[in-house]
Amino acid sequence: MDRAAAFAALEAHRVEIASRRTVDFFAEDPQRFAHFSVRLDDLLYDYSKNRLTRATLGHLFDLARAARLEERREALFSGEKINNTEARPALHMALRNFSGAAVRVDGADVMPAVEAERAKVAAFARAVREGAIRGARGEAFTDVVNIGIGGSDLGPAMAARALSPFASPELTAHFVSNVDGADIADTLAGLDPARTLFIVSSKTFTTQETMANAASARAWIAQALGEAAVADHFAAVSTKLDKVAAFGIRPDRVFGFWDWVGGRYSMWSAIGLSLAIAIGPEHFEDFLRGGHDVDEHFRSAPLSHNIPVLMGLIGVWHRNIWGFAAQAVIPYDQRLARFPAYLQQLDMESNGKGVLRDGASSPRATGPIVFGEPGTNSQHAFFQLLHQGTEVVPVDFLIAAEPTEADDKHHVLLFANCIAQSEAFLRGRSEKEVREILRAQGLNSAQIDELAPHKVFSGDRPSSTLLYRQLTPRALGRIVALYEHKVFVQSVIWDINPFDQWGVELGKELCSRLAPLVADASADLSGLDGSTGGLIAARRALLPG
Ligand code: G6Q
Repeated sequence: MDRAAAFAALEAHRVEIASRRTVDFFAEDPQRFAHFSVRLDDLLYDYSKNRLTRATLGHLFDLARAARLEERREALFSGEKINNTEARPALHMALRNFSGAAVRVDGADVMPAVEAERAKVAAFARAVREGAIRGARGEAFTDVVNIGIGGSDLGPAMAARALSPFASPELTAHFVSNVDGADIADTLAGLDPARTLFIVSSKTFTTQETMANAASARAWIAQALGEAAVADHFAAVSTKLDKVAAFGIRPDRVFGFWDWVGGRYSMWSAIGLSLAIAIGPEHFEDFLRGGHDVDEHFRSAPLSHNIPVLMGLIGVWHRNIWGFAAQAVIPYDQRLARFPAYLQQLDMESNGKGVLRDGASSPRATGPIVFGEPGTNSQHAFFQLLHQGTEVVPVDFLIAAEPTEADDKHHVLLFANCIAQSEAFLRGRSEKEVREILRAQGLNSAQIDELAPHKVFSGDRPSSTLLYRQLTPRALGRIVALYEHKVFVQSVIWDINPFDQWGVELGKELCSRLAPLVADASADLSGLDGSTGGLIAARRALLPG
């Protein structure tokens, strides 16, 4: 069976089950929760609240086989150059490999270099935390500012917030990314230069935003402490060591990684240095081990018990067969507040592609629009649309069984809210139920007729839940790696390359062309389109003088 036939079989199957409701599936199979959930140690993936049956899964596994998912997974892990447009492997799994097995790129084992860099990151993190490495005036560092953007920012920033209970109380990690000068100005406002360490994180060490912020940070240190202090207050993480040297960062403060690590997959590398300093090298290693747990699971579990495979295939079922265009991710975990933003990049930059690996146009929809905010806040904001809007948006709920350094009473309410929402999405509320409720409240029939349609919930809005024991470094590593592999699974089904990002390049290119025209008030705008030239001219008119 080829992909097209597998998709056609799924379409036909949808028609067959379209009149059935997920609540009926629960009624028919009292063991549905057990049958449609998978555990990985103390992590549980419950997908029973999606409108699917065993037959659906059978068709989805046929599709996975038609796309040669298992073969492609092996190609990923064995270091084939699956990032075909950049002729590179995608081996971020090597960064969290603790199996003792070699990982080869072009025949050479990369593990010795990975382990050496990991040890260097740990030693530096430890020295900063213990005050063995100090600023130019001999003071211990109290603040670490990571300067980076996209893949060199979102992962560590998300994780530092998620794991704040594990962080040293003596050190605060800050993240500056936007070229908007307000970002660095607001960050530096409360900081003492003598106690601040900057980490310039950039794979290419050419990214405009990061270079502009690094230059401002450098000037801030030089002005406060003198030019000679710069070397003591900067470290860098990059694959381009020559460019780092030119910036003036001491060679022993430079941490490397490799071109087979994509930016949005790089938080496991030295790009995680700010996180390692914040939470300590032991916790950082636990985070890596969480990622490794999932690599082993993804590589070896049969398709039917493989969490990233199930997550990916259910996403395809929703995206392509039901036509749901978006995916919400709702952590009921305030410390995962930046997780949706992190996931937006991981998913949308990876699978937001319109062409297949061979360059032909994709015959079907690819990556969904990913968005989210923590619960319960999001319940009081956009959940209205999720419950009663005209778009059906599948939801991933994330929640811990127990809180990390938070009040248990709050957590009971948090948990109850989370499952109340997924229950409401599943069951909805029929017109008959609404009418009974309104009658019991004493409304007359005219009032009931008027109100009832507004209070009906269709239900059958799909959701899955990831339940983990506690938001520890290891649990976070597992959650992140689950989503990484889910995105990979979908890319295989859609036959696209998830490891390039040409869409990001065009904006960078055009900005370099426009910046001089914005800077120079007398520059000729005649070659530009009316709106672009018009906006530059309007800005000129609004500026003082
Ligand atoms: C990620 C993307 C992109 C990248 C940033 C920063 O996969 O490639 O988000 O991480 O543009 O790039 P540098 O690390 O090279 O500064």
